[in-house]
This record gives sequence, structure tokens and C-alpha cells, in this order.
Amino acid sequence: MPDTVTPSVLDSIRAIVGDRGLLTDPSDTAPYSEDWRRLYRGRTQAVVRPGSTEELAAVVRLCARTGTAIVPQGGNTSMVGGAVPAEDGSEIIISTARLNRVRAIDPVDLTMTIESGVTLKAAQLAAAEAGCLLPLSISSEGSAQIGGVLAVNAGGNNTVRYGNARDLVLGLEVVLPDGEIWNGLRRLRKDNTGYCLRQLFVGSEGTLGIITASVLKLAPAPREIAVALCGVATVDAALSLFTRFQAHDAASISAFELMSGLGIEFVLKHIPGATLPLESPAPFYVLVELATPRPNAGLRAMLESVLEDALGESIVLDAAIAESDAQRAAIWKLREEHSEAQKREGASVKNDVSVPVSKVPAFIHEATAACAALIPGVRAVPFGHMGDGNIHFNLEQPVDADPKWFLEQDHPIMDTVNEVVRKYDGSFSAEHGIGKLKPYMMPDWRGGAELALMQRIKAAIDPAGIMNPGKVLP
Ligand code: 2HG
Ligand code: ZN
Repeated sequence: MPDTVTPSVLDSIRAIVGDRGLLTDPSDTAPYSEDWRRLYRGRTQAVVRPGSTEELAAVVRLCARTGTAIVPQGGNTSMVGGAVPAEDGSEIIISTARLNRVRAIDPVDLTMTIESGVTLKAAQLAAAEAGCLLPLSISSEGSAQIGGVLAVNAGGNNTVRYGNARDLVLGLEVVLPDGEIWNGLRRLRKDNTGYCLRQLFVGSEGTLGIITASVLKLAPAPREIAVALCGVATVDAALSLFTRFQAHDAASISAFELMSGLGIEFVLKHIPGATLPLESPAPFYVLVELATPRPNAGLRAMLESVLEDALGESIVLDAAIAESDAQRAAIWKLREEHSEAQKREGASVKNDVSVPVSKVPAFIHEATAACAALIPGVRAVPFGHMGDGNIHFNLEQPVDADPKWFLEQDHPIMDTVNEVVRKYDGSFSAEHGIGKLKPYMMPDWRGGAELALMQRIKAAIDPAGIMNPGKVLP
């Protein structure tokens, strides 16, 4: 791509956003140019931080006129390199960080109108202050911004109950690739008026436009929450525990997370303050969270009775029920710190995949064996959202292996895991998206009419191809 980021383009951007809205010094732009996993290091001449939707639209109009490619960026927490610029410095980053107002919350309509730069954590707190729940929770919620969360259709811990990010979106405001603002900030539960455009942008990973604000569905705040950590011998046992909770009160399950013995070992080793509230370690663990807005629902008693039965039948080896908010947070910490602990342990190859819930045990079993045959000594660390079938089938490097060599094995490893995923009618990309990491898989998994249709949609909305080039589509 020709270098379109000329001094005159930078001057024009500065005229729109002011000095405060433009970073050009390499030491300032560097943190925006590398991903959290440190798999990709790009380069950019400008990180633009507009202070309003109108400013952002004016910058995009300028880019459209000059053919300047744009990488939209929120909290830069992508696991697939979805927000990093190219290495040749030809792309500018537009950050949504300064679009950070909660515009409105309505506890009767149960909606929140929010700008894209608000972090997910801040959005959750704002909803809670209004007596509501924003039912979306992911490990990176302290940094991830709402715009990015929607652009990748994040899933996370509560999908089992509330669905993915797209299921919470009632309306969107989007800056299109030509710089026009589409104001679709409607907050209606019923609105059948032609094609559902907002759902095109959710999950498009910034390749069709930049989401600048949204209307999200809220839920009533929970009155009772009960959390337990259970040690189990096998993933099959974890599945039978899940079916027991489903049979008792499926509607109260707000999270059902699986962890492996090795994953917990890494957390205990690398994360200060992490402790295991069980008497002895187990091969696998389940974190179950039940929550309800109903008064006097007796959740705690239900949790105890299901666990007692499961202990009696040796489905569960040991269990700890949180007795306070602090204990609840301590149990969740064991789960939420998995990515960080794995990063500290060494190089890892991630497989964010999904299979039908009933196939999770067979999938984990077979994928573990297949990877061990491919790379002797490789350490499988499967964990994740068992209640919705999304497993992070991550592989940690063998203890003495060279991290660089191990990362170079990423395609053979991912292809090996994906063969098992395919056997169980799963998906090679469950919740992290395609980004820069997985476009090469698209023809194989979404080829024919499906990929051709996606390419036509991209060409229709972004004919010049300036929005997040090289991401999602091969
Ligand atoms: C999680 O569930 C995130 O914690 C990250 O999706 C998963 O590190 C990962 O692979
Ligand atoms: Zn996850």
C-alpha cells in the first residue's frame, strides 16, 4: 500500500482532533502497535484519539479522501491480533478511548446507552449503580472497551445464561468507511424493519466501520449469588455436574467454567495471592455460579444439595462454597488469571474453539492425545466456558523447549486441534474472533457461498478497503 500518511494528512488530522487527540511520537504509539500476547508488532505514524463521534467521523472522511487505511482500536486486548497495525507504517490507529461517556441508563426499559471507549468494567459498575446488571463478563473487562467488545462479539462467562455480546445489542451508532455517521441508537425490543444492520457490525472486527456508541440490554440486578469451586476427576464428571444443575434450575446458572489441574497449578505458581480453597488438588475443576433476581430463592440450599449428592456419588471429589464476597472473588481470581499465568509460564498457542456441550469431554480427551503425539512434552491447558461449549484449548510449550521454536509450530498445532473440532461439528473461532491470526482458516471453514457473501458485503460497505485491512477475510 502506498504511504498515504503524509505530513499534510497528519496536519489535517491535528486540525480536527487537536494536539490532545493525536499521538505521533514512536514512544507514545508503540503500546498501541503491539498486541497483548506480543505475537504481532506493527508500526504506525499516528494514533488518533477523537473526543467525539463527529470528530471521529471527520477523521474517517479525511482517510476516505486520501485512501488512508485505518485500524480501529479499543482496549487492545485482542487475542488474535485484531487491533494491531501493519508493519509498514501505512495504517493509522483510531482509538475510541476518549469516547467514554455513559449517555443514559433506564432501569424501567432495562437499557444502557453507552459510548465505545467505556471499559466493560466501568459499564458493569454504572449498571450496578442504577440497580441493574450488564450481563457480560470477560477476563479482560478492566481494559476491554465496549466498542471492541461489540466489534468482536465477545462471549465470556455469562453466555450460558445471557448469550454473547450480540444478544445484548438493541442499537448502534457507527461511523461508516466513508465517514458518514449511522445513528441506529434505537432501544426497542421489537423493530422488524428490513435487514438487521446492527448485527452486521457486531462481530465484524472493525472491517466494516467503527462502532462509536450502543444501546445495550440490561437485566435486573441479582439478589442472591452463590459460587462454588469443585474438584472433579474427569471432564465427563464436570459434564454430569452441569446436567445436574441444569435439571435442578437451569435458569439460575450464570457461569459454569472448567479448569484443568495444570492451569490451576500455573495460577498458584505465578499469581500473587492466589490460593486453592480445597484440601487437595484435582485433575480438573469446575467453577459454578448461580444467581437470581428472585427474593428468597434458596440458591445456596440448592447449590449445597446438588453438591452433596454429587459428592456422595463421587462425581465431585471436593468442593468449596464461597461464604463472602471476598471468597467469591478469590475463587473467580483462579479462573480469571489463567491467561496471565499461562503467559508467565512461557510460550503458548491458543485455540479458542467450541463444540456442542455434550462433546466437550470427548473433544478435550482426543485433542490432548493428538497434540501429545504431535509435540511430545507439550502441556495441554484446556479451560473455559464449559456451559456454552467454548473451550480455550491452549497448549503450553514443553518445559525445556525454545519458546520461539514452539510459537513457530502454531499452524500444525491449530490444525491438529481443529481436526478434532471438525469431527464434533464445532467452530475454529468461538469468541475471540479471526483477527490477523485466523484469516487463513476461513476458506477451509467458511468457503463457497458463505465467504463469497462476506466478501461482497465488505466490498459494498468498504469498497476502498480502508477499514482494518488484512483482518477477518483472507
Ligand atoms: C478467557 O476466557 C479469555 O479467560 C482468554 O477468553 C482465554 O487466554 C485465553 O485463551
Ligand atoms: Zn474466554
